[in-house]
Amino acid sequence: MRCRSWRVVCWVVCVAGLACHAQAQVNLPPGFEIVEFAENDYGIANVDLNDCGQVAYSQWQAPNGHSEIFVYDNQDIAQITRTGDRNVTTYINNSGQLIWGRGIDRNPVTQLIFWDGRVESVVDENPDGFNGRAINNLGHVYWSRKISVRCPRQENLFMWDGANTTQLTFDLELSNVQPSVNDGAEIAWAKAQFCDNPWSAEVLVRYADGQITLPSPYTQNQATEITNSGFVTWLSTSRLMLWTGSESRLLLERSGRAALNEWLRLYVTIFDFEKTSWNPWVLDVTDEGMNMFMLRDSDYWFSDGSVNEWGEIATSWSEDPPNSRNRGAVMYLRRIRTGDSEFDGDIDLRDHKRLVRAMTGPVRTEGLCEDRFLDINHDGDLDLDDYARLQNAFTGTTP
Ligand SMILES: [Ca+2]
Ligand SMILES: [Ca+2]
Ligand SMILES: [Ca+2]
Ligand SMILES: [Ca+2]
Repeated sequence: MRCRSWRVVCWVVCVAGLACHAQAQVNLPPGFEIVEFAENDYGIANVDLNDCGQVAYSQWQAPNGHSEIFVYDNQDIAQITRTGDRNVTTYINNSGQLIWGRGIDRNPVTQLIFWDGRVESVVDENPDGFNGRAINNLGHVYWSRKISVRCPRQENLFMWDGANTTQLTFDLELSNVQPSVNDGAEIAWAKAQFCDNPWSAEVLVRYADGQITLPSPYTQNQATEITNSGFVTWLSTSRLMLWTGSESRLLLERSGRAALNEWLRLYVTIFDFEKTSWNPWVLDVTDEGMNMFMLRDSDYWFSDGSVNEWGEIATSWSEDPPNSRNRGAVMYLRRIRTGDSEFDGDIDLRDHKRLVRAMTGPVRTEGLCEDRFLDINHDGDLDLDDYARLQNAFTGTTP
């Protein structure tokens, strides 16, 4: 074991919980509802969600064909690319900036694209492609470049700050892959020896003043996600792990890759052995344990997803295993809109003032961001209809 001081807290309720899952009912977290959109015959891939409720995803345009990038914003869908290429694995930040990978025509991905909201630019181009990418709210892009794909493999991390590219890791015979980054430019990633059989990898976190290896009980560590406070989730030989800054916790014995927010809400998929499908789950980690919500119980295959700081979640499903390019859609777990703009449990003068200040009139408005919660009737504007609804629901400040 590479880390000598690792400590694993195994939560019996959750790890034994796999038996409980079979009896679990669909049960949404209170205050949330599900909407679906972009249902189509060829499938959705790689859904990402920002704090403004914008959902970026790629949508296949034909069986085994090309795919294009789309952004959903408060019921409206904008198509970002129309290139006829393979545009995949997109991420969106809170400014609406996007990154994704592009394979020209229908070929494997060789370009890393950044889109600033109006125009796109090619951040990196590599015939051997990439192994993971991330963007933070500063608009800084991080990615792993495949430098040698034969053994000894060499993959290193790079960063682009909008002007210059910097190389971050310099391993000659290791793979630094799947970076995730927060707004403090702290990075979590997997450092792997893919040429060993079996392969092995550890999770590293780089801070401004140094770097640590996260303690882990198993040898295949990957699929990291880091929050602004430095919480990290990852998979350790299919087990779901959480680093809270002082210890590594084992949350689940088996899951898909997780998304994580600052309040320790996770989105994961868990395999249903009876239906042979991946169901979507929300895990709320607390000091005492973990509250688990199953969002859907079906024979659909749910994918990796994304959770924002409002606790909302976006993911996608496919009627069949995702690679077969079958019917699919985006599923969005969103806040129920009551007029409570900041979810402190009341509809009071503060909420009232916020609506008055943010009024758009009866015109559909893009980029409402956090004011979207006051678009109570979901028609894309903040107008007198929303005002009347808020008035009717007014509670005053509760003690
Ligand atoms: Ca309120
Ligand atoms: Ca209040
Ligand atoms: Ca209206
Ligand atoms: Ca409205």
